[in-house]
Amino acid sequence: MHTLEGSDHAKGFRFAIVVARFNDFITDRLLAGALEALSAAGIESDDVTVLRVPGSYEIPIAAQRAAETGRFNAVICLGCLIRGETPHFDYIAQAVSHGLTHAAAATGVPMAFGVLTTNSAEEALARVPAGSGNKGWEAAMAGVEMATLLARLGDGCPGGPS
Ligand code: DLZ
Repeated sequence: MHTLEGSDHAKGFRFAIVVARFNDFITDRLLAGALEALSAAGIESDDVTVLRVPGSYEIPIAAQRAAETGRFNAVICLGCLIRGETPHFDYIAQAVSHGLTHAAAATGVPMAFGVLTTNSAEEALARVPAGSGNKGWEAAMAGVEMATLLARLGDGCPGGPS
């Protein structure tokens, strides 16, 4: 039996981060967490490109276009949807999750899902502490793990295609 796993170290890999400006009091903290995680994983700042979009609804198209350039090993997607008085929340949440699933399948580039869906600003704030527990940090590390796992699959290492 062969088991393949990703790594928490990805020096030399390139990442795009797509971050929504809507609710930037949260998404700025998600971005800070993601950048901290990538740095901890050995990734140079020159190997990180940040794409800013207006709101979470716009994340999938920017993420897919970034992936299609072939320049990135993974795309880390950051946004914050806070349930409001209108049905917007459900429409946007579904559109983003389906859009990112489609983008990953269409491009073969992993999309890390760091889009918060919360009932209140307080719930969102609880998910973006400095340090561990920050959901941007967690999304970035999922991107690192997937990027390195897929690279190993392509390397003909034990367990990968020969
Ligand atoms: C319109 C809207 C609403 C009501 N709420 C959010 C939200 O909680 N989080 C978010 O990221 N974006 C929100 N937006 C903006 C949409 O994502 C999108 O940017 C606009 O509808 C323009 O296409």
